[in-house]
Amino acid sequence: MASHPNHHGRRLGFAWLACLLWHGLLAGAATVTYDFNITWVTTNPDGMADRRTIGINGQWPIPTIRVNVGDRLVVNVLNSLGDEATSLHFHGLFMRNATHMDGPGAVTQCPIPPGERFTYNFTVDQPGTYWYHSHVHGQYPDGLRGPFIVHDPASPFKDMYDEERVMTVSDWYHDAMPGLLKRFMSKANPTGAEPVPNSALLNETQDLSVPLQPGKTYLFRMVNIGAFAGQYVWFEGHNMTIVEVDGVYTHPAEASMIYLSAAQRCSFLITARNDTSGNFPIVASMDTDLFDTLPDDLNWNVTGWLVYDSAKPLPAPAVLDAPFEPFDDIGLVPWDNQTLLGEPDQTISLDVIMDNLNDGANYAFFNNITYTAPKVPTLYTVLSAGEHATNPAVYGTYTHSFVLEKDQVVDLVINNLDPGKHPFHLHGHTFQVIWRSEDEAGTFADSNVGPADYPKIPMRRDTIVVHPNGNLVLRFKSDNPGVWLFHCHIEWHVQSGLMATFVEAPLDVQRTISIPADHKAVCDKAGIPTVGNAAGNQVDWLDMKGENMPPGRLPDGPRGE
Ligand SMILES: *[C@@H]1O[C@H](CO)[C@@H](O)[C@H](O)[C@H]1NC(C)=O
Ligand SMILES: *[C@@H]1O[C@H](CO)[C@@H](O)[C@H](O)[C@H]1NC(C)=O
Ligand SMILES: *[C@@H]1O[C@H](CO)[C@@H](O)[C@H](O)[C@H]1NC(C)=O
Ligand SMILES: *[C@@H]1O[C@H](CO)[C@@H](O)[C@H](O)[C@H]1NC(C)=O
Ligand SMILES: *[C@@H]1O[C@H](CO)[C@@H](O)[C@H](O)[C@H]1NC(C)=O
Ligand SMILES: *[C@@H]1O[C@H](CO)[C@@H](O)[C@H](O)[C@H]1NC(C)=O
Ligand SMILES: *[C@@H]1O[C@H](CO)[C@@H](O)[C@H](O)[C@H]1NC(C)=O
Ligand SMILES: *[C@@H]1O[C@H](CO)[C@@H](O)[C@H](O)[C@H]1NC(C)=O
Ligand SMILES: *[C@@H]1O[C@H](CO)[C@@H](O)[C@H](O)[C@H]1NC(C)=O
Ligand SMILES: [Cu+2]
Repeated sequence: MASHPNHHGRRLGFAWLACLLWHGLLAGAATVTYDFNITWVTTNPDGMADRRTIGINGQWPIPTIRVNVGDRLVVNVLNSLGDEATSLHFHGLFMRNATHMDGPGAVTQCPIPPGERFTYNFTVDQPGTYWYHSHVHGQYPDGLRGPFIVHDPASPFKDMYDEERVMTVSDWYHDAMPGLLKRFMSKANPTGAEPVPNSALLNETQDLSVPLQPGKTYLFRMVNIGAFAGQYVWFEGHNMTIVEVDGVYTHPAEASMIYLSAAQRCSFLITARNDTSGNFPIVASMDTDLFDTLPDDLNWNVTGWLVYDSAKPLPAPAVLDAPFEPFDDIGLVPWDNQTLLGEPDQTISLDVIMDNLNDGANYAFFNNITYTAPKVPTLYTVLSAGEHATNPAVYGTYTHSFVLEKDQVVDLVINNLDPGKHPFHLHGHTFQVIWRSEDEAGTFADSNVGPADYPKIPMRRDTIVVHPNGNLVLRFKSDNPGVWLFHCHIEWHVQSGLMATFVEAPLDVQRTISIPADHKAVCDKAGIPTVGNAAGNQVDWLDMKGENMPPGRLPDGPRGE
């Protein structure tokens, strides 16, 4: 397969990128095609251990996807892993009229079995900094994770910078996810202690140099593509001017340090100094509050450098005292000044709870439900259920499905009854963050706040951290028919069940979506049914006999490990 994306039949090299930008401007939307042969490669990004890693076209880090606003993107996937199924999710993209291209296995598609092909094909109508990653079996930390940039010729900041740099931050494990997950979800780990990463990476390496030219201004597009760790990031001798979070342009805000949870993005301007007298460390520091243990040999920091003169030394970073005080994203104001949406038509309240089930393993719950995948992908139930599609019961108990009507204002109240931080992500939307408590605040009901306390112009993004034993209120409009997951973006917690499903305007989905033959073919290959309720029944739509279920509950007793 071609290792470069194909643009109207032409090979796309670096020189082409500039042309592509102009093409988008002058000639309207283009179709950008990538051929991805997904294979195993061997990598060693921290220099400590060779390991089997998921690459694309023999390459890792995997390619950055780049399109212009308005373009159609076609990604032809061939799963050449041999021993694992896969999928691609395009994090933060709205997938309007294309919920079937969203990527999560058992939700909007069947996992792509080894040897099979699958095409993602959708238009991109939003600017900004995104990423793409596998959305099956806790797989992306094994390497299938990369940036996705949507260039915007009409960006309000386009005259404020000279060049752009894409930079990821991530955590890294020496062991592969299938084995780590088996140990994580076992009775040998009753407290649900998450495996601690072995290293932090900047741009998937520990040896990053970013050449800067004096006086120029750079737009950095930073993405946390990690599995678990939030990271503090700072640039010695330079401040950042934040202009975008999670695809939402913001009024410029100055910061000397930012915090990015797993899956969050931030774009900021950095103006290079006028002299070349030295080079400056870029530091990312994993949030060790998330780790149950701190192994003696763990270096939770990674350093890169802003390089003004490659002949000069790369200095070690200054040691800062934790706890850090990163920029508080709640203070950001969206550039479009979108005001607080009106009073909610529906309020969904989800309590975050960790508890053991009778297999002895530790599970994550929203209220009393730990997510368990259905037999029929939820979208395929929507498409086969006719008028039953508006009844959440057909999606099964353990997909934790909520049916939303079109164009409702929805409040999502998250009460974190757990002492950990959780970065929550909603597919298909950004949300207004209208309330976020500090640590140890109890439930929202205990917080004594109401509409008068909500910001007039709330910050919007697609991933937000709820504080330990704190709470959150997120508000969004259900204006995007589709099947959208809401989940913690710590990959361990995805696997332990911290996930719910929003089935948005299902009858509209039936009118606008038809499943391409290659999507159905991968289900047939894997023996997964594409019609019926969550249990695969289509005679009595409310008969859930045979549905997938989590292990049973323990007899009543004290809760919370
Ligand atoms: C995909 O990659 C595998 C492993 O490198 C290779 O054997 C195979 O020929 C490739 N397939 C295509 C269609 O490029
Ligand atoms: C999505 O489909 C609806 C109904 O066919 C149509 O009105 C709308 O313009 C489409 N939106 C996009 C972004 O394609
Ligand atoms: C992508 O979708 C468009 C619109 O439905 C269609 O015209 C085009 O043929 C599709 N391309 C591929 C490669 O499937
Ligand atoms: C990070 O790596 C990608 C290639 O994987 C490259 O395109 C990008 O420029 C790098 N970023 C920086 C800041 O060097
Ligand atoms: C960064 O901002 C802080 C506070 O806004 C200021 O004190 C500091 O001097 C700035 N640093 C640089 C390098 O501009
Ligand atoms: C660099 O020099 C120019 C012109 O003297 C000045 O306007 C600018 O503020 C300087 N930039 C920095 C980062 O010091
Ligand atoms: C990581 O960096 C922080 C900030 O400088 C420092 O406090 C901490 O000691 C460093 N940790 C290690 C393991 O070096
Ligand atoms: C948002 O409001 C500010 C004033 O607070 C104004 O300067 C700016 O033009 C507004 N932006 C848009 C996109 O309307
Ligand atoms: C969850 O609680 C509700 C309300 O108490 C109850 O109706 C439902 O059966 C419970 N579900 C599970 C899976 O335990
Ligand atoms: Cu979590």
